[in-house]
Amino acid sequence: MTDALESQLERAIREYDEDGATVLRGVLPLALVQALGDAVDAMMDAGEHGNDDRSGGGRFFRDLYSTLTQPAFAEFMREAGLAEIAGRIMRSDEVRFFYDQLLVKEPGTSARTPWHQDLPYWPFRGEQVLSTWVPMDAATPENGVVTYVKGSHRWDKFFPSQPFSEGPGSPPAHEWSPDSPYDRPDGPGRTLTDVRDHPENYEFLTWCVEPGDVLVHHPLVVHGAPGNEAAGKRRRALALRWLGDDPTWDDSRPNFLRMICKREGLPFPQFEQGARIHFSDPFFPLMWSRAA
Ligand SMILES: O=C(O)CCC(=O)C(=O)O
Repeated sequence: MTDALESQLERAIREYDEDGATVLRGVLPLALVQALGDAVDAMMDAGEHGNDDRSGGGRFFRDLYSTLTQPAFAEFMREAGLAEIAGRIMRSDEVRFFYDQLLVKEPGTSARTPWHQDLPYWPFRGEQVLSTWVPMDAATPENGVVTYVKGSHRWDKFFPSQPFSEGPGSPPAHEWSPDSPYDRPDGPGRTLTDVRDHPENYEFLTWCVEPGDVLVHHPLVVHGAPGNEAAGKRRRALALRWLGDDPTWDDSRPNFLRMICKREGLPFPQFEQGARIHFSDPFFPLMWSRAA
């Protein structure tokens, strides 16, 4: 463990447990973050990968599983120390890599990332599924840093997954997965709609971050991100997701992995419902072990 991580770990674990999100400062090797940013720029210049939305004046560039196609992403995933960070904060004995998600909001991108929880989009149940959000540029509320609703991972809510659009014509959340046995409609009480419409009722966590820092969040914490309204300030970020010891397979709900596998022609993992994810599964490679 690096000194930078060791000195922040106790605080980070406490905040992650109590608030659902935390920040670690200066824990990532800057050369690797720089190389990642260069690879992102090359991808965006080549325009070969990703979902490239240039409507409305900005540019919202997204990609999934870039670690499979871009050596700099794969090196970052293996070498930057994030698997250990995930394992220490989740207090897991082992950590497997789940997937990576690139989200670039260039200046002038108005698209918000709507309030959501992550777990409803994933074919798992469990507590130990942790996200790390790595900025390649300084990120602030003005250019779209992620914001968390403090403590919302303990609301005992499981908001249905929904299409990532708040625009006219997108179905209300409860119409997205009406047959799912345990997706609860966005009913009264603390709801995603209420977070959006009545922010005064909630406490938010927002950190200004620099390259080398990392944001860490729990799979059930409610979070979202503004668009990038800051002139001349890019917001390139890579989210990397990690699996600890307790997740079990549950693809009874619509989930992003099924959608991606279909779209990319990738094999969809064939696990029994309720099965524990074993480290020998090639889909989720073992990246860190406390015993090693
Ligand atoms: O970067 C963003 O705009 C959103 C990121 C996010 O929702 C996540 O990493 O789970």
